[in-house]
Amino acid sequence: MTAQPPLTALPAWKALAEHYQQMRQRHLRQLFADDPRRGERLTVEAAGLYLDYSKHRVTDVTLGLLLRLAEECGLARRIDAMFRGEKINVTEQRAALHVALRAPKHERMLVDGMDAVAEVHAVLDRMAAFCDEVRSGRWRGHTGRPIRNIINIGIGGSDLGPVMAYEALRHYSGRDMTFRFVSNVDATDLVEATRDLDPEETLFIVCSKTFTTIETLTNAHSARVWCLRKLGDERAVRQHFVAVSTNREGVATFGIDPANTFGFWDWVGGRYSMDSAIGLSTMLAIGPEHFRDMLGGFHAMDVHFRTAPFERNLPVIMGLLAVWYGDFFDAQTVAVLPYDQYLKRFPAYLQQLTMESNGKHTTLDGTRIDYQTGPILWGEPGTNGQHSFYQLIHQGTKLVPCDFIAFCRSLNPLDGHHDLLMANVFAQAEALAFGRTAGEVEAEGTPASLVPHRVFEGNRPSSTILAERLTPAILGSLVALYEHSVFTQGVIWNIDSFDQWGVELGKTLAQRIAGELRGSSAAADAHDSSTTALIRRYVGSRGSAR
Ligand code: G6Q
Repeated sequence: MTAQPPLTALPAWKALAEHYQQMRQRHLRQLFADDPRRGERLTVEAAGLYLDYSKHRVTDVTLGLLLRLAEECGLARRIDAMFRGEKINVTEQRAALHVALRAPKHERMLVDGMDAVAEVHAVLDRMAAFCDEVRSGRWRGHTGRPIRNIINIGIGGSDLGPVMAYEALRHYSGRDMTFRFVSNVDATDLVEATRDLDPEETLFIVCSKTFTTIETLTNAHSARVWCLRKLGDERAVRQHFVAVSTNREGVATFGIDPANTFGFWDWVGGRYSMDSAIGLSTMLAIGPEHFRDMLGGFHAMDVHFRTAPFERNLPVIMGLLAVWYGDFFDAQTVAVLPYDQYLKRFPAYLQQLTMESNGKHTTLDGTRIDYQTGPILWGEPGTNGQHSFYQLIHQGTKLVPCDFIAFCRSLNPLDGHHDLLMANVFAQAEALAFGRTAGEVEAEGTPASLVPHRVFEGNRPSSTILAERLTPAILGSLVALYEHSVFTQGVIWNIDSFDQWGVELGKTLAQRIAGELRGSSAAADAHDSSTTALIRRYVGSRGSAR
């Protein structure tokens, strides 16, 4: 599977490099003028999402070459391998079978001879029963009070998905309950999340695949202290703590009832887990039915990704466009700009999904890479970004491809707001693509000295993703779209999109330094002179504050 010629030696890659020399000067104004139907032609629709990719710096030749590249990289074979549960996460020797998390009950997907789908549905049923208990008030705290507050404790993949989904689907959530998310080992996170809550009515979900993550365990222990300080009885842990983990022993050692532990599997990566039991807080917020609708949306996009021809395949097209800009135009970043306040945490969620998956410098067979891999992803909801960083996207010296995400119908229709919001999405994409020439600026009577400042070069590419309304199903489709686009990019770059070795060194050093800080003499001398001086300064300051 890994024996592939170097990417840059592939015929399609070479052809793209040559083709780029023609494309770098071509303007979107010309591409649109050449084909009056471009805006309808370069679109594709699936799983409730309409993608307009006409405002990209591509011609049919470009698209043809990108599709050839996908073929030469064996994308079809790799998609198949993922869906068949092969161990495509080669450095950890694991399958990456998150698609099984949303497969319908009747399907079968085997991992090491076990039917993953049957196991998924057994956990989903247990989650649903638990959520019904809590949501109905039948689940009682230690002193007999119903639960009104849910605090999810987790970090990385065990936090970003849950908090993003909660915010995104808030419209569908029970408003009589409070949801909070604690991730940072900075005590402020936990203290602020709990300060106005009553432990008698609070349930903690400790989300940790490994149940060894230092931030999560530190927060869970402090949460336990906070809870027991008022409830006074160790047995209260049973009613106030549940866990989501693959490490049942670790959970039991913490004192959480195994009956209140929801499992998942090593073939679910942290950043691909929001639709597993890691989504327990989501299900508590929106209820089991809406959660199943969300899974339905994920699945619809999975089916599309697996079966649609590549030239009509949303994740494939988006993935190939990312390669086109990153590797040929040398674009370093991509902006995701959701025009929906409920999606305010979506860019942060995608940041982990894309940057932890594809921020790699080694091919599957261990060769140092000599081309660009995953871009830096960033973004803020519109229209806020327009009054902040859009200046750079419009007139800066860097090329920043953008993804605009918008919905035809608002979930909170107030007179005039939604048309205004949508007018801004359309205007931004139009302005980026077509800009304003010096001639146009002059014709407006602009003083000559200001003309260069008021010119918009345009030719700045963007995708527009439109859906009818932000529903649980649409959120599922949207997340799956990005998951599979990230996978497509990883296949082209020949990297393992499912490991994350780059987070290890910092963890190891932090553990060592934490040990030194606990010791009386803070043995900092073993570090470089900068680290040593910083540690000394901290220890000195901490000492004088005591
Ligand atoms: C995600 C990563 C990482 C992980 C966290 C939390 O893909 O693996 O972000 O989710 O480090 O890990 P635990 O769930 O094991 O606490």
